[in-house]
Amino acid sequence: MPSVHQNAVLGAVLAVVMPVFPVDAATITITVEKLVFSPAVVDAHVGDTIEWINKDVMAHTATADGAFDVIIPPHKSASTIVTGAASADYYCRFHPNMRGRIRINE
Ligand SMILES: [Cu+2]
Repeated sequence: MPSVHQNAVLGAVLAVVMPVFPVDAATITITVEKLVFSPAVVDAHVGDTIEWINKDVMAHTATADGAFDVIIPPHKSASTIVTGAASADYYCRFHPNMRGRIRINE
C-alpha cells in the first residue's frame, strides 16, 4: 500500500505533468544552466505555463515568496501555471544570486 506521503508526492507530480490548459495558453520555456535563468525576464499572460529546464547537475528552485516555489531537479524540468499572484521576481533558494522575473500581462 502506498503511504500517505507517497500519495502526496504522486499528486504533486501529476499536478505538474497534467495541468489543465486554457485553450489559448502558451508555454514559456526558461533554461537553467550554469546557475543562470535564461531568459532572465519573460512576459507571460495569466493561464500560461512557465517551464524551467534545468541543465545543471544540481537542483534549483524557482521561488517567488507568497506566489510559487518550484523545485527543479538536476537534468529535469518543472513548471507552474501563471496566475495573477505569480507575477513576480523569483530566485533560487539554493543559490540566492540566481534571479528571474515573470512580467504578467493581463
Ligand atoms: Cu540554484
